[in-house]
Amino acid sequence: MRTQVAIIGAGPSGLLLGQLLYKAGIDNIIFERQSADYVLGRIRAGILEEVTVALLNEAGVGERVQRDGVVHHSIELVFAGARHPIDVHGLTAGKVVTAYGQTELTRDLMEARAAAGLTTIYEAGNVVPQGFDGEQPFVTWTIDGATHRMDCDFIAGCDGFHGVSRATVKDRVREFERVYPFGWLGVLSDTPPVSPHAIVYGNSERGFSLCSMRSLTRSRYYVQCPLDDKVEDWSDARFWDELRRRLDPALAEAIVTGPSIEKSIAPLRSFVAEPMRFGRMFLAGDAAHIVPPTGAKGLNLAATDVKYLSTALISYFKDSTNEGIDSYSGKCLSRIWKAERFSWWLTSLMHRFPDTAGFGQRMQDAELDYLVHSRAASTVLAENYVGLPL
Ligand code: RFL
Ligand code: PHB
Repeated sequence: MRTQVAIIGAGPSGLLLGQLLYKAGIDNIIFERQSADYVLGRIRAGILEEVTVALLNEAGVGERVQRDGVVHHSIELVFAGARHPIDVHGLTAGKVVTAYGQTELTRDLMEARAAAGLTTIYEAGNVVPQGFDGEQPFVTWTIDGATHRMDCDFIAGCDGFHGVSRATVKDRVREFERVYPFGWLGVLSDTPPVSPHAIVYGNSERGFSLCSMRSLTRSRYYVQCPLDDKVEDWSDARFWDELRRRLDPALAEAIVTGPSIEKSIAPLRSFVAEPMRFGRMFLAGDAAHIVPPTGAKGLNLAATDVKYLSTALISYFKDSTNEGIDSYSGKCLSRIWKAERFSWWLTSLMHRFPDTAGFGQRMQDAELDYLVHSRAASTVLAENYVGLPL
């Protein structure tokens, strides 16, 4: 069996890459460890940059995000019990972000892939990328105890932070990492979002909070929590009470509560693996980097890696040039480190750290006050939030 590009992982990176390559007439097969339902059951990102929406359009899957996505012109910061809108649109000469869940985006891509008759091998066991240092890479996998082999021209490692692709080259990778001393407890609920047209980021004495949404009838909220907390410790009532206590009185009053339909705790991490190319294998998305979710960069970074990778592979196959694949890693990393810096900074600014007392807390207070009163400082936040240019 043979394909041009073997893609490992059917998350947003792998599915989007497959779709962009297909549009350009390049054959590809995706190997996914989990079932399609399992992939769709993971509740993750919710905010798309304009470059990500443009890429979905380019891939031919932009119809639903255009129709159902909710455009946001601003964000709000809440601290010291007061709300401070940041006019992201005005500060960036007209840029916006769109609220549209990763689950929906993944569903759109899966449906387009099925409609195009492209192959995705779900529940593929023991997927192993091989031979990529030479001219004839291949992937092996098992199904029902039998091992299979797919020959290819290139392998795309789109298999997330715990995937096999980066693990295969772990001796050749330089890793940079920061782990944060808290997690996010997230709740999804079928209630109207308290702030339908601006994501709210809160810093209070009790810790960070975030009011987000998936649609005008489905909200997504988070509170900072200790890493050793268990989801079972958090009844719905305790969650809503804690969220209210971290917001300003008007927002707290306006929150519509209801039963949670999903509740989970995620750790926060910054991570970058360098480089992102190993002969004929490339890493893309969470396989190569993780950002803490403050600032909503994870999914958007994955999309821009895929933009660079698809462009590089298309020019290799169509124009017989290596230039794109040779510059892939450097181009991605330059953008990734800027998003890493922004996510780390916003995380540091908006959370309560166990070891930050006295002086450190005054620094955070002063920076927040400066941020919302200085047009220059607000502009730095806004232009990073909407996403730096490609
Ligand atoms: P994904 O989505 O992790 O998909 C990788 C896919 O590869 C499969 N896989 C394998 N397949 C075959 N063989 C193997 N050995 C394999 N190992 C793994 C996996 O099953 C999976 O289907 O990576 P991708 O495509 O790069 O997409 C990246 C985004 O998912 C990610 O950046 C964001 O979701 C990050 N993220 C968030 N980003 C935001 O912008 N805002 C958020 O609110 C937000 N919340 C989150 C998040 C990531 C989380 N994770 C990873 C724990 C919340 C969580 C819980
Ligand atoms: C989300 O909607 O899940 C979300 C929004 C903004 C963030 C992180 C997560 O910064």
